[in-house]
Amino acid sequence: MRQTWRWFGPKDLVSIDDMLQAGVEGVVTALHHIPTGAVWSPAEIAQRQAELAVMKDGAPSGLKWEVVESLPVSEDIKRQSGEWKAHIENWKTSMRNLREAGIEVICYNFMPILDWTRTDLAYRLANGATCMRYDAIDFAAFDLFLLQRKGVEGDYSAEVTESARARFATMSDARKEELCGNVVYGLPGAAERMSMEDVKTHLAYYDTISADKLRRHLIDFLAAVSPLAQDIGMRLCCHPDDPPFPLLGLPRIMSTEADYRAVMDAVDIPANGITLCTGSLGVRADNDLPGMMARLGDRVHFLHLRNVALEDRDLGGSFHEAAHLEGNTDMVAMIAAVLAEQNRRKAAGRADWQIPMRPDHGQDILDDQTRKAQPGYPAIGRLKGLAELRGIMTALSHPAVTVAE
Ligand code: CS2
Ligand code: MN
Repeated sequence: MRQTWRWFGPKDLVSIDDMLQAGVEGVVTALHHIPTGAVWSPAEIAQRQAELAVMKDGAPSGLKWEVVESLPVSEDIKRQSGEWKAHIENWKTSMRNLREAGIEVICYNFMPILDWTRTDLAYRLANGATCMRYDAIDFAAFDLFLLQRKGVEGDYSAEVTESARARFATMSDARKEELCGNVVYGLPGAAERMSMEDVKTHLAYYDTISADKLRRHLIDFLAAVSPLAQDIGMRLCCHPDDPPFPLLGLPRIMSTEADYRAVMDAVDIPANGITLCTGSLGVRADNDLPGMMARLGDRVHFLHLRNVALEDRDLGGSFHEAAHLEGNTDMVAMIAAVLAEQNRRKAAGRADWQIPMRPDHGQDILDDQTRKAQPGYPAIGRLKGLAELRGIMTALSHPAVTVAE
């Protein structure tokens, strides 16, 4: 596996030096300042490459931009409205420019409106660490009483609705405001900070878009971009829905193995691939992640390794982001499945046998708590996660273990 690390660019509070000291081999980044739908020019791409090539003191970092996360897919493309055809052409142009700059992997997602959704960005754990969390009752309270979404009635069980009502009755104004901010937080450049009215306007666009229709739009998009990707040697990989269930009445189409299978089969070329994010998919207990790696592995072009602890199974699916080796996913079994796939690729002579992975999110520990980096992206919490994952990768690749098999 290639050990990579997400960097948000020069504004990131976690530096190139930090990632080098964490033992990182390659960089995952994006041009967050370019509006969704517009072309990423060769000059802008080259500038980012230059920025990550140097350490604080000007010494060469030796790092390269290896994965793009994300080249955003516009709402117009997802809805097939407005400028969608021009946006697809622009996406292809950006893809060509990125490939000419030596980059081979592009991660994107097809979630309507919002990227990942959480109710807490700094939830305190018993040991004093903080992490991101999704509290299903808080989310229902947001949806029912703060957003007051059209059609919300009937989306929650009587039990969840009553719990949400009780929670809302005791919620301070400050928490209400924080909750709205957290839910629409998204990522820099992914979704601008939206007002409740903006959210409602965006939601209304999806009134007539069922999951099947959205899936057709994804397949149309992939049918348009994947042949070019295949020709030029670019690998595309779709990130799963986070969390992997419908929210705010929006369609969700990349939440399960069957979802991925359908899209892989519909555009059946190697360039059309998967970002297997164990954190996102792991929120569903019925997603068998090592099994998905075994069955869909030849199309997995990028891995996000992190873990989630599922809190209550009956009351709406709350979870928090656990330490990398804790939580719902058996990370040893997962990494063993990845190593097996890499061996298959090596045996088949595939040039892309090394799959890029990154520790996706980390808890805020030690000095992370004062540095306040991008939520989910602290230096030390991710360093700890990467170090733990690296330990497993090293052990499982050791001849003593391989021989023992
Ligand atoms: C990321 C995703 O921070 C995260 O959870 O894994 O937001 C991811 O960057 C996008 O969905 C990919 O398009
Ligand atoms: Mn992820």
